[in-house]
Amino acid sequence: MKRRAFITGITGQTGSYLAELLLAKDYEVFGLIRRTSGHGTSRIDAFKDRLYLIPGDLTDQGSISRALKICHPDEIYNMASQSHVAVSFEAPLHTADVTGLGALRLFEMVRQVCPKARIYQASSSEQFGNARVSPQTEETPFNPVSPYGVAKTFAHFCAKVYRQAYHSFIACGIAFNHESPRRGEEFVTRKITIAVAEIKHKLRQELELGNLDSFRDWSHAVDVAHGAWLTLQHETPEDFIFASGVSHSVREFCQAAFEKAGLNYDSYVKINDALMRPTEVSRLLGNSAKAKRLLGWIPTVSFDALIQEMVEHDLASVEHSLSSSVAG
Ligand code: G4F
Repeated sequence: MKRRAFITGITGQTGSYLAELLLAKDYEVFGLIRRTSGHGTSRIDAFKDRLYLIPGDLTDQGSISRALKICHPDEIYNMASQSHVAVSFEAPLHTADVTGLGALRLFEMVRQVCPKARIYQASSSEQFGNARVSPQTEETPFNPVSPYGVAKTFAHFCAKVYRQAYHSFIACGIAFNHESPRRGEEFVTRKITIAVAEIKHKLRQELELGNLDSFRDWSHAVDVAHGAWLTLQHETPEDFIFASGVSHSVREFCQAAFEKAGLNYDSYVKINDALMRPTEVSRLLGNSAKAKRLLGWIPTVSFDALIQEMVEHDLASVEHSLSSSVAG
């Protein structure tokens, strides 16, 4: 019998890569899908006819329970959240509801409906906040500085409590920033690569950004999706860090992305103070030694190759829309 996976956040960046990976491994893949799912289904359109999509929402306990009863999953991947850190300052209660309580609702419904199912909880390096230890490991204390970081930390600790109290199989992957051409346009890397493509084609003259001097540990979302699957194949539910092990500033990302298109970022980037956050995580760097040792996980895409792929994708998509508008 085919294994069954249930993914929340299946229309998102990492959820969509995970769905493809699981289809390739011959799983039956179910996804919880909001009627108003932010980016529509564009990321899964190419293989949507092979998925079972069930309407529902992490804020609606009944819909979670209904979905679990329909699909009887062996593995559950909780990839859904209000994941934008800056938005979490504007909508802290909504963020807590979806990202924090939403995870708890899922854990509790799984306990009641299908207690043997294994759960992957997408935890975040944002939980470390301004960590006093570098690089961060699974043992580094959390010190979140955003409503999003607090909500993810709540979910992470709920996972631990359910493991201890009910022997639920809930494993947490603490993923550092992960990007790709499927990254939402509101996150800094994609905002930059889209701007590079539009500036290159003279569709705009500048790019407004906030803090260029924060450091992030960036890897490819495909690698993080693979890490999520490996996490649930491990015999015991544990926490694992997924990170590249290299940290770069937003400025370095910008510089490299503009250079890929033969441009100098300094001539186009303007700082807009309104894009600065009330509190900022200034430096993140992850140590994935445990995931490498126990899961055999290795990040496969370098910082440079990631930027190259994103810039090439966005240049091609601008060129495509320019040529279709000329043809039309
Ligand atoms: O791309 P970002 O919005 O990602 P951030 O805040 O690090 O969060 C992402 O990674 C987390 C993992 O640690 C995830 F949990 C979370 O869901 C999300 O995927 O911002 C990266 C950095 C920040 O320091 C931000 O202040 O870029 C800086 N930045 C500068 N200008 C900007 C901008 N960020 C955005 N989104 N937009 C700007 O214009």
